[in-house]
Amino acid sequence: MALQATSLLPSAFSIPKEGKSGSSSKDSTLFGVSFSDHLKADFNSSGLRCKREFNQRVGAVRAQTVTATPSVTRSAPEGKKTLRKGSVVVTGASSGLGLATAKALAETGKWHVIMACRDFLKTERAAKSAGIPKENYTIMHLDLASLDSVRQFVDNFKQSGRPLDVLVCNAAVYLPTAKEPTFTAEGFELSVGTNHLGHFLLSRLLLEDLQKSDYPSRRLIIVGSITGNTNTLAGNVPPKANLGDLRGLAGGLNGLNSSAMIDGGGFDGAKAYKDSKVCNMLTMQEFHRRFHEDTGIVFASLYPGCIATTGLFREHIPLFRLLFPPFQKYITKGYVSEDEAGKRLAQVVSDPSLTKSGVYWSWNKDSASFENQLSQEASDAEKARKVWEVSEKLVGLA
Ligand code: LMG
Ligand code: NDP
Ligand code: PMR
Repeated sequence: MALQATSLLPSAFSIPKEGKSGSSSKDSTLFGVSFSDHLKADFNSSGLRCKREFNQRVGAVRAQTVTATPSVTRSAPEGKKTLRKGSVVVTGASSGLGLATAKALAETGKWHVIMACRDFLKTERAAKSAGIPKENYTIMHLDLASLDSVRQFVDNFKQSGRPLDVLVCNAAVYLPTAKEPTFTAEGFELSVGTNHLGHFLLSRLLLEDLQKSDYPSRRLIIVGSITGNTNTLAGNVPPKANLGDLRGLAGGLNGLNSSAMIDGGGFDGAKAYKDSKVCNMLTMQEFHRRFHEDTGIVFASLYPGCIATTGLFREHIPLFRLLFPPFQKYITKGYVSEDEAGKRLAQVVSDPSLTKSGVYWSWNKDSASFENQLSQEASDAEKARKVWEVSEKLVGLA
């Protein structure tokens, strides 16, 4: 039986109920809070709606310029309509969750996966050893720690003539043992710069392509995490995520004339990662508010489970890497294998039933998906708008 998360806690450490809920009727026993007794989040509430930027939807049918890409449907011999292969970009597909997702999607034969990675050779080897069918993937270079590289990737992708049906923002770095901040090419603290700002620019620039796609369900997925949500036990392990008033972000996270941390505080690598995940989850919701109704694109985030064996923990001390997997497997029961997590994310990409936009998906112990609730900060519409506006300036979109 899964250990109740609350039983791990002294009472002074209990988790306040906060935030807006999803509409799940299922509860997780691991997260230390009951999800079903919260009010349903109303993302469509007019009070939350932001000014729309895209009033005109680009025509539903995309003019195909490349012969290699068949149109959305074609007649099968017996006259039944079959869907063309979906085209999905997955960032950070060279290892862990991204690789497992690429594999799960490519194996169905229904998807062509563009593995958007910073290390071409590593990705090629990973794809081969995972047995991903050759005809179902393409590797394209993307270094999210450089905005020039993001722009170059977008140009290359557009030139390839492939449609974009789903974009998965999955890549991340986690630097829990760093004493001093390190920086992206533009001088942003590396974790927020890569995990949030790189993906923010990438998804803004590729939104147009998602809009143009004639695929029936177009989706933008940004991977979130439980550790950014302070309405959970995991999110209360110090240091806790907190974006504060965004003064550090507004100052450019450069550690010179501004702090390297979003909230303006002293550098803490673990907190910077958790803050970046809050930005990821806020960005997804802001996309939803700004673009879902007009474009029909589905925006989603998720917590895939604790995949304790991935490369994410490569910078952690060896003792942590040794104890973390058994701790998650036998104590919290939050552990999930890379394969299983890959199937979960693949579901968010392609499952015809997961078409609700603005949702943060999680899975219960029977591996059934449910709409989870985000913490108060991770569902704060005003903060989402501010993060969006400040980020726009930092990446040169405003
Ligand atoms: C910060 O530390 C770091 O400072 C920062 O650099 C970054 O890494 C960040 O979030 C990442 O963490 C936070 C610190 C304080 O976290 C810890 O988790 C330290 C571990 C404390 C436990 C030490 C026990 C060591 C003995 C191991 C023996 C157990 C074997 C387990 C595996 C067996 C499998 C069969 O965090 C806190 O303040 C914690 C507050 C929460 C209190 C909850 C207490 C419940 C403890 C019950 C579980 C104990 C198992 C520990 C396993 C540790 C693996 C992570
Ligand atoms: P991995 O370290 O295995 O994968 C991270 C991927 O991101 C790698 O492919 C890595 O490339 C890539 N990456 C890192 N920096 C850059 C960059 N500058 N440009 C391009 N790609 C980059 O970790 P996970 O699979 O665990 O993480 C995947 C996602 O899952 C992350 O968003 C993480 O926050 C999330 N997540 C993970 C959980 C877990 O328990 N592991 C739990 C909850 C969420 P390279 O191979 O070249 O290093
Ligand atoms: Mg956590 C139910 C409890 C639960 C879950 C699901 C996670 C997930 N963690 C839980 C509990 C605890 N963790 C407890 C009680 C502790 C104190 C012993 C604890 C500690 C801990 C550390 C030190 N946990 C961690 C770390 C990390 O360095 C990881 C991290 O915070 O990365 C930012 C981590 C994680 N715990 C998780 C998950 C999913 C992580 C990986 C973080 C992520 O990908 O977002």
